[in-house]
Amino acid sequence: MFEVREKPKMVERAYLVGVRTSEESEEHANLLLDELEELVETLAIGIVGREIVRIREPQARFLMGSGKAEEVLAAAREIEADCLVFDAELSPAQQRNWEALTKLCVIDRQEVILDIFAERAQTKEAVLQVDLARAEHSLPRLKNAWTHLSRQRGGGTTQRGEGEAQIELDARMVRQQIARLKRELEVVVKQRHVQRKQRQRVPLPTAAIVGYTNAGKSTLLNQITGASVLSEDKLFATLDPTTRQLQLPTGQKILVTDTVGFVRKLPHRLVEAFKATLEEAIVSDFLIHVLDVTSPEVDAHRETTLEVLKELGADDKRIITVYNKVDRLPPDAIRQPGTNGSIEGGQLNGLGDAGALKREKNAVYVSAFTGQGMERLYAEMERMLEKDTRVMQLLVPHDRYDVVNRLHQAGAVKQVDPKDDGVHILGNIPPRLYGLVEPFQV
Ligand SMILES: Nc1nc2c(ncn2[C@@H]2O[C@H](COP(=O)(O)OP(=O)(O)OP(=O)(O)O)[C@@H](O)[C@H]2O)c(=O)[nH]1
Ligand SMILES: [Mg+2]
Repeated sequence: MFEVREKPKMVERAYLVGVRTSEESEEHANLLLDELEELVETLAIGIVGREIVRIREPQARFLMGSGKAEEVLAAAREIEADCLVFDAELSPAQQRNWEALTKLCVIDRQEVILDIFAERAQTKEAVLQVDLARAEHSLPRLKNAWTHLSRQRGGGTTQRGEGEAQIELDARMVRQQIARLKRELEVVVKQRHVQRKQRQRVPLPTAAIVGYTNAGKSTLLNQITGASVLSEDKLFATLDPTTRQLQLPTGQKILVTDTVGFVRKLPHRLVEAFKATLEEAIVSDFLIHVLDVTSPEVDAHRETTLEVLKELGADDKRIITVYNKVDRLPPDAIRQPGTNGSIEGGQLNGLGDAGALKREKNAVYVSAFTGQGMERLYAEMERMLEKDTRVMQLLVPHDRYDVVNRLHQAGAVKQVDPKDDGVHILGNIPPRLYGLVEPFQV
């Protein structure tokens, strides 16, 4: 791909800058910066320092006042940082101003996330989606690249003119690239639709695993379906959805899809670009929302995921909330599990105040690692499916074995009794099969 923003590949010493307004607590800002550290480390960039700047209100030029900006610069110079990474979103102009002030590489969380996605993208679809998001991100920032360029050439009026012309050329190239990527994506999305249609010839119910990055979504899919999806202690290990079949204890079969993780301040463009991939979640019958119970930020993680789901138009889905990694809790954190594995006594102890969790009624507490709590999860999944399914008595004639087979494949048969007049079936019929079985109801 044609790179517009020449992000120096040799960036090695990043200085992280958090910006907080008076409403935000110091602690919250710190936790966000911890997360930014993880994100930056994911890109194998070293971190030499960090600070949180408190502002009264956002300023147009540097986000903070110029006095504060000078202080940040001084601190970054002092430790010989070669890149400033902001946790807050910088407008293209602010980014430009910072670059001009510091003569350093200046990026924000959004760009870090875009870069991680670019590194992780494997399949054609993922690559196209990330390229599209990056191209759109770079378009209003072409001037920054030029600033960079002109600095190398020593600046000057004549070159300035050249620079402007170059930006125009670049902009045209990027716009063409965006158009091409969109066309290519359309083709891939069509293929995906065809694939899904084929899958739905055997109409199984579907569930999608969603949640914050590193919550354990892939580990859970592997645990319940015996899949071998890469699960790693790494942010955004998964970009592409994987679908596997699972047979619940009742015999009901269901397709479960693992999806890309979410993170705070996920670039809006990336969500847009990944809509096709996330469609698996949007069209599923229900969602399994995985949360890392050991994270002090678990509430914020939940909010983030719910927000992104809303952005995707999937916020009306029914959700099973799954608190994962209970094996990492101190033994007394879970007070005497109830018969159904739920947490009794109101709160999880031993996690400090930030980690104390109110007991949630329909939540499931599991370890995707050890398999603890899976029965409860399966029971919840069955309950989800039962809500949709209707028990029906059917009589299918012998020459309609295709119908009987489809019911079997869908795991919708509770009892079957072949007689002279046809096959008598007691079925647990999901909505999508109502039409199929309607003529055979007795
Ligand atoms: N102790 C413990 N670790 C877990 C559990 N589930 C997942 N992990 C670990 O958490 C890390 C992240 O797990 P993944 O399954 O890759 O998480 P994910 O939600 O798929 O993450 P992304 O694909 O990056 O969004 C891995 O190191 C897992 O081994 C669990 O139940 N207990
Ligand atoms: Mg994953």
